[in-house]
Amino acid sequence: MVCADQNGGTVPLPAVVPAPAALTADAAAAPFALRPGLEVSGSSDAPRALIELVTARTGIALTQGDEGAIDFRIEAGGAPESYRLTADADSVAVTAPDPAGLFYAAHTLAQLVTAQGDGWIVPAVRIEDAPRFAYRGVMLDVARHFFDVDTVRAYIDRAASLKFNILHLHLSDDQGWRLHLDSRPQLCARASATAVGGDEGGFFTKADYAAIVAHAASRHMTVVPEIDMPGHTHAVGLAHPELVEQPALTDEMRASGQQLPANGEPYVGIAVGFSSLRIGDEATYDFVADVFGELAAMTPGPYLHLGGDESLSTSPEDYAAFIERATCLIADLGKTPIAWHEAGSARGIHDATLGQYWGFVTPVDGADDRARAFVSNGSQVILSPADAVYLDMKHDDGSPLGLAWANGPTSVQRAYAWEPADIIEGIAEEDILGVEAPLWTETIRTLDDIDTMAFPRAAAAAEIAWSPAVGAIPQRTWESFRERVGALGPLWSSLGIRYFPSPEIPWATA
Ligand code: TNX
Repeated sequence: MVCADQNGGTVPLPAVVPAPAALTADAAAAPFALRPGLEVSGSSDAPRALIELVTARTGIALTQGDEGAIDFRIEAGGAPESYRLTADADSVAVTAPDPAGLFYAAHTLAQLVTAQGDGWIVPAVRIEDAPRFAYRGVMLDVARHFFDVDTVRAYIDRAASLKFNILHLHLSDDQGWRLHLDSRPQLCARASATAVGGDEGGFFTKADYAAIVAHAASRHMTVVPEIDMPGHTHAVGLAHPELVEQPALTDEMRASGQQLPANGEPYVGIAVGFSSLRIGDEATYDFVADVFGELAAMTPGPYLHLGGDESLSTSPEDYAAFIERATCLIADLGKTPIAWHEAGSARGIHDATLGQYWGFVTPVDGADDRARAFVSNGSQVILSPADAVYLDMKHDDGSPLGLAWANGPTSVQRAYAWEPADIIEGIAEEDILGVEAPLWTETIRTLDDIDTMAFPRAAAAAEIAWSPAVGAIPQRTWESFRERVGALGPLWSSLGIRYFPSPEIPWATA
């Protein structure tokens, strides 16, 4: 994008995604030149993060020192995760109130690095940046297809580079249970071997999970584990047949040609809604207590997600009774429950429960009523409007990967063009904890698949979650966004990100 300079001409504005809260660039001022051996100082993880990014992008090896020309300093004051960055010919100075702010500044700086002549520079800029929303999430479904720890680590790195701070892991579904629990060892022993299409399954050991949590923390991300209940529980029945109902189809499911899955056999299809825990049986609540009790002990973050979506074969009364008990149990463990928006129909739901809205940008079928219930309880919502931020929707009609049920295909422009405070009447800025972009994996098998579906649309979700609202800063337009995202192509390529080369974006080549 271009902007008027002081002399009335136009100069390129540095391309940062998500757009910072305030950015001024003096195109006439000399930039900061990068050269091998230049020192980067500061005590947090930001110097190391910057050094690695600059090496990947330019091949220039910066070094860590005490009094660097590039300096990261903690300085009290300012919002959590915020930072200030000033670059001129002599130095790059970053201050932030916390290590997360310094880390985000390092990623902003890596995006600012530009080739100039034979060398590389950081343009003269002043940035004051802070997030709009506290919760900025990506979700990875490791149940429909399983992804190993290295793949999850890679996705964490990618998400953190866009200033996402939450990794929601969808750890169980009809097709498999993906986390070993000592209290219920049969779950992984009997229900993790396969995946959609009969593909190979897998599961995380407790050590694997700890490694994911630790890697996320090193990138300033919090893990939100989800165990989906009371539906999406066919796999539970492979290990504990006494806890689940017989698979059941609603009339609508039967009319759409859905087949009845066989109880006790692995499910490898992609239909939903046929499974349910036994709601009236106390053994079910012993199970829920074991699962969430162990999960709470393994999870340093404040949230446990209990699913609650698409429990189509559970009666509304049973569903409400289950949600009430499960959310209270999680709250008693000292954690904040999160549930998909359907759980808003349960009157007795624990008041602190956060609702995750996965309806459309224009709500249909009462999804907005369900979401409003969380706010009426005094809690908040997380917005994941499916026709905008579901990263598993096809990019276009020719996409070999992805689904299309949410008004898909979903273009990058559609992923960008929505405003959180305008989705649900009665849900305003302060009722919204944040934004999350889920990646369901019915059709996704590899890290390359993940990259192709997530990039560049995850960048649109990141900008909606982090940047000021449309109208508040000049960069918050689709025209500006597509230019800025296009400028990131070479950086993403240097980091091994196989983004979808959407024709909507003017991709830079060098
Ligand atoms: C709906 S959204 C689901 C998932 C599917 C996804 C596919 C939600 C809470 N449930 O079970 O994987 O659609 O796009």
